[in-house]
Amino acid sequence: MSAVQARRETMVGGPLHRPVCRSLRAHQQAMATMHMRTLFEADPARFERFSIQVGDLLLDYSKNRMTDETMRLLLEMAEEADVAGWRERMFRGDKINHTENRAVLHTALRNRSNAPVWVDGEDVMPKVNAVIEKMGAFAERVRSGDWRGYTGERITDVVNIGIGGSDLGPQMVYQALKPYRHPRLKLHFISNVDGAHVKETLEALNPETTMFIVSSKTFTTQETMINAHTARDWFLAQSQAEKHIARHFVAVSTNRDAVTGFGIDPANMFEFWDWVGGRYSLWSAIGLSIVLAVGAERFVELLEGAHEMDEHFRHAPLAENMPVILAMLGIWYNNFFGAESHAILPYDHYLRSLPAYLEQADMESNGKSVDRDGRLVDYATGQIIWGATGINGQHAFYQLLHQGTRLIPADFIVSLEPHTPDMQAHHDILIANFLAQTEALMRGRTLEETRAQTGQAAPHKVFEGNHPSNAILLRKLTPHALGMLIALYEHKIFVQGVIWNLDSYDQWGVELGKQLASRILPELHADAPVAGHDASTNALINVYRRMSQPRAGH
Ligand code: G6Q
Repeated sequence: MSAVQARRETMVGGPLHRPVCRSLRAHQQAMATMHMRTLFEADPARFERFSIQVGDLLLDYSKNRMTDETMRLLLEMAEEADVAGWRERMFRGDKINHTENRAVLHTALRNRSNAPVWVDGEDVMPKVNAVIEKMGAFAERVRSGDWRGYTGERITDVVNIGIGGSDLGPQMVYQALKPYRHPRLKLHFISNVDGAHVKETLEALNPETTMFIVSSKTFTTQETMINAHTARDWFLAQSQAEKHIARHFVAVSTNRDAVTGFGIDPANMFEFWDWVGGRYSLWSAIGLSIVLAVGAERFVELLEGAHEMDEHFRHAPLAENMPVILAMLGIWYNNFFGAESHAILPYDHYLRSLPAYLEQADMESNGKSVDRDGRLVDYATGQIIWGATGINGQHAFYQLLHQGTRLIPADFIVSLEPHTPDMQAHHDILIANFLAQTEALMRGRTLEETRAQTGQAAPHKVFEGNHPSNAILLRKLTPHALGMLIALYEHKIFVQGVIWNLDSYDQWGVELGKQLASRILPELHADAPVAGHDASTNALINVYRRMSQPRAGH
């Protein structure tokens, strides 16, 4: 039996082999030739039927290649995959991250109802609330100027040292909530192990007025630890006494011993727990930099927004459930139309880091080829998530969205009320372009229309149209709305993971590279010739040894 056959055999009865999927495949054949123009012409109430509002978030999903029948089948698929059962298991603290034997409870971090959430017989809410309190009290001291540096100066700069989940979330939120920032405190984020990152950041700072947050769940991550030690050396070079570290270094971690070993006062450690996944951790103490920047009250508003989306996701019927709808439309294109990627296009300058954030959230969660039962899957899983701010993208890669050969569904994310009321003319242009793009993607322009509009029947001026998009409208980019938006995507990712029968909360795919790097590191400067790898890797190590030495006169 070939490997491919063996792989197929194992999947009989798997998620993409259920009877509903046969119906979906047959339905897709019919939909493949159906143009959305026709669907809109046939149904003037299409927007009313295919849009949904939750609080200050509106999702218009009417510009998708689907009908009532499509949604009916997709929802049946969600039901058969037991999305509702898995959802409940997640919220109530079951260990659904089974390869790491952990609960998945980022929802408890923003559980503003305070209803108990049990993990191993313990209600986690008291300790969740205690950390939120502690972060707020600490942030208030720094923000008010009560907390002073070792020479008595106020803190003006806060540097978050962390990577991956301990960096991307706080960084994205800090950027998104710029209008709410404290006027004195400036935040910086050091993540890359490339010495240029830490060097450039520190060059512009004064040790007397700088505070470092070493953010690392494990406190063993190589990149974060070397950056933290470099920052510590830089600080000690000027302050000259280890006793001053306590006023300038705090830690966010689950690893108390390692934090103490680094020289950080355990009183200045902000705790979180193994049931918070790195890429889902901005709601935990990993959000300390956010609290410093925007204050405890705004941070709580962020949590409240996420909680509102959690409540909606947990209780709304699947057919009226925003994350479920988004997720199932993604499944429709990924598994039935063969779409490979999904674009995130924020029409809001403050959301410009959202695509990078969602790349991690989605691709690290669902970029997997082995299912929960250890079987190799025979269907496409995690989409390639990518994107950039809308208007800039229009002048760059939208050509391919409009006239390329691939099907790329896109989410357009728009804030209706800007934070810059004095720039209304700018905002109107932004909004007009968002509307025009989604209309153009949907309608396209036929040869006849091209002739009528341009006087030429030029094929290169024709737009096929029929490109799907979702529009997600925020009344305004407030902390609350941002919380809702992020939670919306978290739950979309969860639902897709359930459909694909994946453990969305582990990330074993990052391990191998780490292991090989630790083997290669000492080889870079060893004397013996390197021969233990493949020919390419051996040769590249030797080239590095030869060519990384500065040449005389350069
Ligand atoms: C996220 C991943 C990963 C992680 C970083 C940093 O889900 O696990 O991005 O956040 O590797 O890990 P530490 O916080 O342990 O330093």
